[in-house]
Amino acid sequence: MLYPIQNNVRNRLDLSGIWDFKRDPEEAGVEQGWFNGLSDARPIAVPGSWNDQYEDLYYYLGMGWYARTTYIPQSWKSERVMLRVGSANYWAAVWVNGQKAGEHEGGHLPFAFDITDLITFDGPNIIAIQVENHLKPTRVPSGNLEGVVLGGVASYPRTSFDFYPFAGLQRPVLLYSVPPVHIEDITVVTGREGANGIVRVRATVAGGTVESGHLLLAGAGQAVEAELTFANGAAEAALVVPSARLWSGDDPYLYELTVSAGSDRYSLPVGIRTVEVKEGQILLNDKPVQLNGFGRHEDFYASGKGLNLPLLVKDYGLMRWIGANSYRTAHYPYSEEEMMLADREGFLIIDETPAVSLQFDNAENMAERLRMCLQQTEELINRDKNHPSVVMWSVANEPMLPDQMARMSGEVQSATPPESIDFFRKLVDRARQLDVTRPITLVGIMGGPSEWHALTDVICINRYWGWYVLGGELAKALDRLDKELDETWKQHGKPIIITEFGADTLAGLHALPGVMWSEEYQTELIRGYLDVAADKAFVAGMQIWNFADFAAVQSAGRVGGVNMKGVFTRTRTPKMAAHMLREYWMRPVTLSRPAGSR
Ligand code: BDP
Repeated sequence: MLYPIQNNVRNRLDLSGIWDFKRDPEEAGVEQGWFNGLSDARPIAVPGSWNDQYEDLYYYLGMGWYARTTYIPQSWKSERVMLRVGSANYWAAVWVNGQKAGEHEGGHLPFAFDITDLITFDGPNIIAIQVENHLKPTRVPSGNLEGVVLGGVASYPRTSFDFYPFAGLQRPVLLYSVPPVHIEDITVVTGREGANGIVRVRATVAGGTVESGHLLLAGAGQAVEAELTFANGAAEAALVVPSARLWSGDDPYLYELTVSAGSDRYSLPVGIRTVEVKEGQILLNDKPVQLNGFGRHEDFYASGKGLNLPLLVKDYGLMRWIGANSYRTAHYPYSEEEMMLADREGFLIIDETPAVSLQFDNAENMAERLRMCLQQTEELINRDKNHPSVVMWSVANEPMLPDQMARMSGEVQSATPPESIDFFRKLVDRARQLDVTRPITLVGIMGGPSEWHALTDVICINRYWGWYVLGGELAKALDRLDKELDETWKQHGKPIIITEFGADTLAGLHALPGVMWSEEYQTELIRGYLDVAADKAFVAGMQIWNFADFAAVQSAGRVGGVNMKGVFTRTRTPKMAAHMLREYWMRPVTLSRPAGSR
């Protein structure tokens, strides 16, 4: 799915701004014709979650209506006009001038409708968007599950996952125009032959037929071209780039590819690089690389999970300051604006679907979740396949079996239900079908079945020795970690990334000796994990949970409804651990310093 761009043939109109908003708890809006505009509405910012913009909306997760009017430029008259929503949590329906353009299910991923036949060029157009975010057992991620208690303590709202279920139009709403016969999709796959870069391009067109097209790849002082010949709406060609300047974390060089077909033209940045898993290592351009950094969240005061560009730039600056080269988009796809920045800034990303805390309760619910997981995996790969920064797909985070609590403490190891293995085989297979160029992973919880990991290319594990298990007993915790890492390597022979480890920490709380929740304890725990992993060549990355404190649901374990495992506070002030990490990751290269870290 191409990101809408402005050039000399395509147009884009950003509808970000203040919209009208109204709650619809009775879900009577359609019957009452709210698609024609909202009476007694209040102003609300788009993009932005609705929850933290008004006190009475914080816990509201039901139906909400957004509306605004817009003119559409006369100059778009001979074009197809599309309306695109960057993300709406969780379900949305779009109405244009009182008529339904379409609906979409699932948060964090974009969707677009052709609204050419619904618009007028002679006056204002009414755009109304319904969004609804009920927590339901069959959704991905799920909520209000019978018998499931997050972390073993009562929580509200009743999510099955540990972050606030922010709702609304969280990313920009765009209008854009394309020529009637237009480029529908572009897939770029890069490779290398000796010093040359190989850029394979596949383009598809929609709305009619074109016979030929053209590719131009410009950058590093050269331009390479190729002709495209279309058959059945698709064309492919390979460009050879002599002595290519490769994309990497240290030199995130981007070429510009322009695809022309008929009267349409689309340009996108291309990073030439290869990713591979070989002999227990992750190789970027044939060199072993370590993915060091964080699990993060899209989260901030007032904007919730809404796109917040200044925060994005600031967070990237802080990640560079601390010496991180990588992060995981825990636990859902992040904004497209963020992915583009990662390409430019050279961060290595594990790109995750919204399949967080999947439960294996009953066949009916699982079938419904599998349908959503497959849809979200497809939508994510379609959206992000051309980003050089994406080095791996994660199809799930911490799926849980019913006896998870007992498994976590090592008391019980029941047999792994075959249907759960089948579930992940289907997901991993689908991801592999859609992208043969990137490794696939699944992020496992403590005590999670090893059969699930056996399906993937890289073992990603979250570990809370020293926090949820052996809390306060750091020496024992590190010993367990040490042994477990060796056993896991022996069992699977695949590179291992610890994708989560950390400790909740109240900024400003100090103690000697370090106790849980103090800055000293967090610092010692993180440092201890890094030291244990440093001697193990098969550890391909260490990602701390979390980059910054973030909004969670209310529970006895979340002070003020905030998960405090950040090494920065929610307002981005560094805790003690941040300074330790900066020293660790930025220190001059020594033998024990993980290769590839900055
Ligand atoms: C892990 C989850 C993550 C939580 C974290 C925690 O993957 O979403 O926020 O634990 O408890 O289990 O802090």
